[in-house]
Amino acid sequence: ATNNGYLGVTPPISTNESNAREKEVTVTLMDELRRQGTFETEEEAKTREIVLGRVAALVKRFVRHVSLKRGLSEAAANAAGGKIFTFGSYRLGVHGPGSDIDTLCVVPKHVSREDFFEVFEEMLKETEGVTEASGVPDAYVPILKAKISGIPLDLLMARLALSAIPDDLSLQDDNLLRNLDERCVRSLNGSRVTDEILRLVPNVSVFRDSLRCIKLWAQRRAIYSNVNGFLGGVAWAMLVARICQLYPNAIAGAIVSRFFIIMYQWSWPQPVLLKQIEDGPLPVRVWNPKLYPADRAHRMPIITPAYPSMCATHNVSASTQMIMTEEFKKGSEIVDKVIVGKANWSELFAKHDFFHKYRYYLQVIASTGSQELQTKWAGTVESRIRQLVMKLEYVDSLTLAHPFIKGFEQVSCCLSDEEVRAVAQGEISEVIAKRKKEDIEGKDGASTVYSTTFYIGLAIEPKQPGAVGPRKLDISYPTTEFTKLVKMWEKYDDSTMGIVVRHIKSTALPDYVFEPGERQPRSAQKRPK
Ligand code: 3AT
Ligand code: MN
Ligand code: MN
Repeated sequence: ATNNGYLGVTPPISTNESNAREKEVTVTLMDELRRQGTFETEEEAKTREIVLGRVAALVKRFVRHVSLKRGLSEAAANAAGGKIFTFGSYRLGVHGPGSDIDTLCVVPKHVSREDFFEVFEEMLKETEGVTEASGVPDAYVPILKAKISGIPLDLLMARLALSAIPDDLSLQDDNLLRNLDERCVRSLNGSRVTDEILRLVPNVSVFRDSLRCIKLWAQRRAIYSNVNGFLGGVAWAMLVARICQLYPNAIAGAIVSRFFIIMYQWSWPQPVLLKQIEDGPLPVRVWNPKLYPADRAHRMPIITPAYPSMCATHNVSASTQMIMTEEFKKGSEIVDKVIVGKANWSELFAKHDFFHKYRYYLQVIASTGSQELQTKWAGTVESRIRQLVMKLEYVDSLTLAHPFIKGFEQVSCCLSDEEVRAVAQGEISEVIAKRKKEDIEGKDGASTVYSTTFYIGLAIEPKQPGAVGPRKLDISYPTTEFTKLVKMWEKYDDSTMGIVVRHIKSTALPDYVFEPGERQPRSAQKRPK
């Protein structure tokens, strides 16, 4: 605890222990989380430990190898060390089966980033159990993605201004950030934030169980996605951590129930802080709405606790805030019922109804002719969708623009330019949909189109009483501006990349957005009035 005797920026709301009923619902909550498959098997857990042991040993061998290459003595090379730190869901203890292990490799000053992406990557590829290893050294946060014994890993590297990295090194000291490359500072950030969150919660195991519940709920309700303007893993973790601080002796069932009501009633844009924002040794910006207008624009600020503190919810818009607020409310109603025995936890984890909710949807269709290019192009388009959402918010009579959290990918085998154009427009006929690779191989005009379709649900103001004629919804300005914006991407190429925005009625939604049996038969669907 801090010198105030409590963790957090205010005293707790209650220091009471949970009551008998809260203990009961915690037991049923944990049962439900197991039933929902959120835990990995013991075998998988062991594999993860073995994998991490291998990576830790490999990092040391790598540092030693590079040290010798740089002319260090045998003794100095042996002492140079090297250490791994995990972060992300694995470090927080809320990972599921199939989650990756986010791992930071910390090396001494004489080992360079190039060494990591050349020497280390090669050593990794030769390591037992490694089936994939591919680096993206020029990313904003340079990353090496690997798969070891079936476990995916995201490996980052940070080079500290130290001649050796001892086994007991902690990354807590802000002074470690002095004189570092910006990419190293960014790579260190994930780990420093996760560790700080764990230090700032009164009871780590209560925090884990509660966060596991909130993560599953947010995923099921389709509000778990930083890029689309909802919250990502770190932000959800900080919200749950704050509730844990406010009820330091409560157990998971109680934390979850307080979570919904407090988040529903939170007076945004009051920030969620786990500790007071501190200044530090770098010439970098720390979140400060008094100083920076951009920070003042954050609608639901949730601030990371490690220096330099940043807002983890920069992408939230009026629409996504409204959607999340509504979900907090629904969640609190369900939890209230669970507490009094009138509902089961499974209700909290019910699937979202995004594709049943709106009468009109926008389709944003990104297309190219190759899988590799498609991944990049679709990613670029996706990262700009929140800009479209924000522009739509200004359209008269549109009350809400609700982005869905994932795109739907399709591969279409086409036999003519006409078919290619149709697919790029989102018109995938049954004939094309059924066609296989073999059906077009070697044929004239054959080509494969990769497309990713993103959806935005549109809520329209109810018609004013007495108004005559159909309501006109003009979205041409935001959509035109949006296509212009995505085409400004530096790698955009008009001849190989397609972008189309169009609106459709709910009845025209394709089958692939539904699970088998989820959609009512067409004849039974309500006719749009
Ligand atoms: P999973 O269980 O892995 O799905 P997670 O919370 O571990 O959940 P990620 O592995 O995607 O999620 O991310 C872990 C951390 O890595 C979160 C954030 O600090 C960092 N991170 C993720 N994506 C990016 C990104 N595109 N750029 C920079 N940092 C990122
Ligand atoms: Mn992860
Ligand atoms: Mn990851």
